[in-house]
Amino acid sequence: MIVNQGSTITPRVLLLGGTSEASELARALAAAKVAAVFSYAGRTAQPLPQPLPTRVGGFGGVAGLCEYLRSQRITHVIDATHPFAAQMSWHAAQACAATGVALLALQRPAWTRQARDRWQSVPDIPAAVAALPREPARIFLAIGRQHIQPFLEAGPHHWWLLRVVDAGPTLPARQGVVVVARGPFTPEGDWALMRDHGITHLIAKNAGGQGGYAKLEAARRLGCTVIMIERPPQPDRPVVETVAGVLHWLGLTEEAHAVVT
Ligand code: 3Y8
Ligand code: NAP
Repeated sequence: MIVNQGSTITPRVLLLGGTSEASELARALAAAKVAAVFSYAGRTAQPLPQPLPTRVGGFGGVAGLCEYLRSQRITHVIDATHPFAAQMSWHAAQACAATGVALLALQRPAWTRQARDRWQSVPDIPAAVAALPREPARIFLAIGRQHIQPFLEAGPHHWWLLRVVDAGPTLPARQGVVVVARGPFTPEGDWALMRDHGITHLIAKNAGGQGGYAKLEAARRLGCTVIMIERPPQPDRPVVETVAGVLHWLGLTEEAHAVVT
């Protein structure tokens, strides 16, 4: 139970998902029998099933999200979306401010450059395109399918390794290959993939977390240059980095913490 303004309320949680932390939190909320709905954007054909009632698809902007919060009597929103899902985070902050629903973000810390890492940090996708090497290179583009085109158009003289979650994008054989795979990935697997394709450069988003870090470890081992796209601006709201932090914020018992530790 949660005590709020002198009254006790039973939480009804909207969990904005799409990351490994969101899935970990879903397991903890289900184990603690908290009333919660898991929400996917519907970006992939067959998202991982969740142990909570799940909705898929946009809300219809801020107004649609406000309507959802009211009609579903949501008391707490946990924004566990990916750090690059900035529009969703801004909409959640605006809708919670408008409706008075409590909001907390669950977000892993950004990756930091380690010794021997050859990173070139850029602020956004256009800057990453502008940072492409002049000389022909063999480039691993691992940022999903939404932003592939500007890179291919700017670098027709490069050879591309593309990794996407669902089949769809194609490349002429002389221009590169498309790998269809869903993370989390392993350092050995990404090292073998990048070695076998003679990769010289990697383009990545500073997503943080374990699921996408394997390619950075592989890049370090192979001496690849990394064009690292830093995170977009996020709204000002309370943020925790662990599932235990969310359970504490929800005032859940120690037993619930035990589920995730
Ligand atoms: C639809 C849900 C879980 C969540 C797993 C994490 C780890 C594996 C690594 C690479 C980088 C990338 C991408 C990535 C990773 C986790 C996590 C993560 C990166 C799924 C998922 C959805 C999505 C959407 C997808 C984006 C794309 C980004 C692929 C499910 C599998 C590149 C981000 O083809 C497309 O249109 C892909 C779109 C948004 C990035 C983008 O900006 O385009 N994620 N990924 C979610 C929804 O509909 O709400 O299908 O099961 C989730 C995961 N992807 O529960 O274990 O926690 O980050 N996802 C990046 O980090 O750069 C892959 O290849 O090395
Ligand atoms: P985005 O650009 O921030 O959001 C675009 C629109 O997609 C939102 O305005 C909203 O539509 C809808 N949306 C996004 N996340 C949603 C969710 N969890 N539930 C319901 N609707 C959602 O988002 P994105 O970058 O395309 O990411 C989409 C999803 O993939 C997110 O859940 C994110 O966590 C996951 N993901 C993204 C990345 C990445 O690199 N971007 C990586 C891993 C996972 P309406 O305006 O109609 O409400």
